[in-house]
Amino acid sequence: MSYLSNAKQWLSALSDGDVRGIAHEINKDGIFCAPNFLAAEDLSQMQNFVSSTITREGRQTISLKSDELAGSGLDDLGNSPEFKALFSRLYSIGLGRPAPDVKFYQILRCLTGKSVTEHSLIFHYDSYAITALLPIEIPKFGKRGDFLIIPNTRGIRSNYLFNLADKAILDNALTQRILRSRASGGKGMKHVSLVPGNLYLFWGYRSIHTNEPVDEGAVRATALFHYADPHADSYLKRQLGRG
Ligand SMILES: O=C(O)CCC(=O)C(=O)O
Ligand SMILES: [Fe+2]
Repeated sequence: MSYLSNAKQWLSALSDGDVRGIAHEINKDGIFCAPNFLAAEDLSQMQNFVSSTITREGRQTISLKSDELAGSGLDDLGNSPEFKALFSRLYSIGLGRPAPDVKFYQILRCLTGKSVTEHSLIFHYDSYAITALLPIEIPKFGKRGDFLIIPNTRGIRSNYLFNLADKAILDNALTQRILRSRASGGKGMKHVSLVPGNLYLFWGYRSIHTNEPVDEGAVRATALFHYADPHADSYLKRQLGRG
């Protein structure tokens, strides 16, 4: 089977009705999952890339950006027209507005070692409307690093200033403490036990989310594709040097 063919086949077969169904499920449940999105051989190429990255970096937490992903297979996925089309269709069908060009803010997050705690349980909103999460490596034993989400707690803000206010309230020691206490079974918070090779989609801008920690000796690697900054044209954002 050729490279990424499993994923491309599924993507190419999606009708507008299917995409509407995905948007509906994200609205209703907070997250959509496409099981076995990656074929085993594609997933193992990405897993090999993760393990050599971690060996090279001395078993500590590291985030790689798109220009550091050559040879991982994740660069090919991020550049694939079939994959990009899913995001523009989901945006226009799901959010009812014209979709901007698909340029991803793409990250590969590898959590391991002593620094796991400081990179876990940090509840946040993403700056981008749609987030795709592709788990590459999830520990099979001990703490699995579940994904936590309180779905769709806000709309797309019309003004960048309101967005900053939401983020400031969330990025506060007291709020984080309250959310962490809810992580162990609070209402409205969903626990997702991630499965490598599945593709998960959610409204990252609209949903409070984070990951649980894993054990120091374990590895949790997730690829993230962030798409469409609702405040890309904001004057204030540019003035603040964040544009
Ligand atoms: O790794 C994860 O499960 C989530 C990461 C995340 O939310 C982010 O990088 O924005
Ligand atoms: Fe996020």
